[in-house]
Amino acid sequence: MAGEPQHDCLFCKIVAGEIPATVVRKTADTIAFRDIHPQAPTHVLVIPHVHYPNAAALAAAEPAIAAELLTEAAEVAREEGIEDYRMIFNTGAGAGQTIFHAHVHILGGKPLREGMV
Ligand code: DGP
Repeated sequence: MAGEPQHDCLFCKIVAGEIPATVVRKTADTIAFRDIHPQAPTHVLVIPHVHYPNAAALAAAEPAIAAELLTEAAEVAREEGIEDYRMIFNTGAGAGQTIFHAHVHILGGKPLREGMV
């Protein structure tokens, strides 16, 4: 069923506590943890507990939780003490998505170069 945990999904396993992660924030619907391969001094992922393959699918099915990814991302940035940061939603393998469970990257803590790619 849509939104149900997937047994082969790494992020579902982090939600379930089956794989350890450095969790920085948690709500009833979301969890924020440090990326295992940080690309900046602050590199945190915010994911929903429910499983959808990307943020667009999450927004279509659960718009309130999709919005919460953004408010949680802002809270992470505030707690990390970063004013300027980048949020990235990779969508599709061709865009670099490797984990097909909706997530937003929050990157900051250093000057980020201009441009999108
Ligand atoms: P994406 O390329 O947008 O699908 O980003 C997936 C991110 O997930 C990538 O930056 C690395 C991170 N990642 C992969 N495996 C793990 C893991 O086991 N733990 C943590 N904390 N992050 C992971």
